[in-house]
Amino acid sequence: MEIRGAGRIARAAAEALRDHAREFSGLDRETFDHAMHEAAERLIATRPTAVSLPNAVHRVMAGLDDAPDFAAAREGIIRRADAFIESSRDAVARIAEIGARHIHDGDVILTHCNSEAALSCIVGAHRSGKSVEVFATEVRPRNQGLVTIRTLNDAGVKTNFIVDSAVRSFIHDIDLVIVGADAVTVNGAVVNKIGTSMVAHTAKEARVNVIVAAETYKFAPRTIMGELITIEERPGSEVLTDEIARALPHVTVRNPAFDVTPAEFIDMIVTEEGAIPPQMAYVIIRDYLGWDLKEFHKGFELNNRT
Ligand code: RI2
Repeated sequence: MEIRGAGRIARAAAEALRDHAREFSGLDRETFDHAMHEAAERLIATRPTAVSLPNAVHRVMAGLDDAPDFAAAREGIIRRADAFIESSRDAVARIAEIGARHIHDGDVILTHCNSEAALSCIVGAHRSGKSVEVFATEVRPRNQGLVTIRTLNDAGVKTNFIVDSAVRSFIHDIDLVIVGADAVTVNGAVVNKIGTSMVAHTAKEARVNVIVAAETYKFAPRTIMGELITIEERPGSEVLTDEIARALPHVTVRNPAFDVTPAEFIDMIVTEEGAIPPQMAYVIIRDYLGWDLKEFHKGFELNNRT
């Protein structure tokens, strides 16, 4: 939880692999490969939901096995990690440009949680001279809304801060909802911070458009094969203090960190490759994340043979 946001998590993972490769003190190839694979697995296991994390790790690790020698193996990891970090930053900048075009002068925008990609669209529109006003939710239990309102305040965007349960009370003041994504499935469902599906449902009922800002590496290739996104459930102590919980022995706190918003509640997903209807998620997976599918097919064939 020290690193917030699925994009930042992905870049941090790429940086960690790069630094691990740089600082590796051994000289033989086998130990290096083993150390890198171990680090990759460990990184992937830190957060189960944000698919940007395994996507980034795979992108950095791809080609390691084909490197002719130790020096090339190390150099390849460093090069691919730097390339991923740069392309991730470029992706957010491009999303800001594309997303800002869908924001009109005078729009009142609701955002939930703290998404670099979503905020980049809003701040991009503001910087281009459009008048925008934002409603930002608090985001219980970890209050990521505080990070959001600081960013908006620093950018000079007029912002209203509301508790999560006030969304429906204000929905008729809202022109557009913009949120980020931790994962996008092949059928266009968006996994994002808990409460996003309630926000989107409320928006749909009120006929307010919902835009999701998501880099292509947030799309989950393995959902094509029916793999489900794991929803991280975090400790109850984030919701109730241990002292209060101890006094309530019949009460169990449930604390899922994310939820799933179905495609029918989403009007558009803005990626760095362009804006798409959620139903076109498959095309993004096919065209930009094909490597993982090939890898998955390999595993599938092997499993079938045994
Ligand atoms: P960016 C965050 O979750 C929020 O759910 C946010 O909407 C999403 O990641 C995408 O954020 P967490 O990973 O990548 O911080 O757009 O738990 O910053």
